[in-house]
Amino acid sequence: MISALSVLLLASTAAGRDITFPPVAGYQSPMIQVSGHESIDITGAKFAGLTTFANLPYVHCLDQSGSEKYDIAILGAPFDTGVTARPGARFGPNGIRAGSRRIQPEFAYSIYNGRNLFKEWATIIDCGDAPLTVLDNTVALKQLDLAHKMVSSRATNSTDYTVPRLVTLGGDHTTTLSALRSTFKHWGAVSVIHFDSHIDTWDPEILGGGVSHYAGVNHGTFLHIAHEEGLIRNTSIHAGIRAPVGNKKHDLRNDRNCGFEMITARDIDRLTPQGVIEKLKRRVAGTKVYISVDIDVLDPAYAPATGTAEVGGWTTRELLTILDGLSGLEVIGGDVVEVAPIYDNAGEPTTLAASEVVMSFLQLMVDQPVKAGQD
Ligand SMILES: [Mn+2]
Repeated sequence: MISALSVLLLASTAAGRDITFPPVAGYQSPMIQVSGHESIDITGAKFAGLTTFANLPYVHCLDQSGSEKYDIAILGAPFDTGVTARPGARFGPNGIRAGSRRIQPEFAYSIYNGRNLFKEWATIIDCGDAPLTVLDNTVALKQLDLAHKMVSSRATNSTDYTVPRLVTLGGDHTTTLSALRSTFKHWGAVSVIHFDSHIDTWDPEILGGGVSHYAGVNHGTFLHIAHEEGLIRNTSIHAGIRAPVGNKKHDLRNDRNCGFEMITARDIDRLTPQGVIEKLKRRVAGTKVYISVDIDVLDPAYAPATGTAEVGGWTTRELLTILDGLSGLEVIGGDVVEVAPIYDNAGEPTTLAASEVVMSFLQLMVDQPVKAGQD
């Protein structure tokens, strides 16, 4: 019985259908010759292979012996244990990369400016993620500090612009502190343009510090700490603010002391996006700039996948118009944070929006190279 079955199976295999498709006119074989060997050409593959940002090459930037040079690097910071509401931003880096899968560097001419940022002067690569423990915030931030240091210590392709610039994929907003520590070493104190619905300058003694000292380092206090550490200039500015503060007098005075002016979410109705651009540019004029985008600056209708959503925010189009309008500023780094893909809807609006924010950062950085050194 068994052997009869085997024979039957063998017979059915042998009789497998042999399908022959007719030849297709103009079909080009994907086979190419690489160093005398046959290879399948993966240039321009969008949905094949492991996911990097915009299908850019992956470089192991955390290995100091590596020889690859780059001018702009993408680095993921999968950390979300500094949040005060919904966690999940540790999955942000991969979510943002997934949102960028349709972007092909060979096929990326902007309909707005007619340029392809990938085909200009800069080598842009994806470093993958910094390995961060999920069990100890203090250790995780030290790990992230180190990763930033390693990534920004590599050589660039330029003799004029010798320090690679980083775009960090968050991660909760605490991760910006590591980025600012890293940029300080190369560029000194910078103006921060901070897109967010919350001010994030809360005094650590008030937000978290009452629990334990290290609990005071979180996604609502990192800008206060950055100010204390001397990393940011008093020419910084928030954009899109609408969340309430706990103590009107103390919180807002403290915010100004940390170096910030404020554009509220509703200011855009009066100023228009162009007016917002002009106000931001005036505030940071003549200084080096770090741009941090908390995706909760967008209305939850456009970006539901975030930890502390606030209604009444900007549209994705408004945010992208404003970011692109900042062209010409000396942008030395940027991040998009608080993307927690688990809360996205089936259309993935949040991760798609976040990936476009990164594209805007890259264009700003390509538009304006920046020399290392303090002002
Ligand atoms: Mn924030």
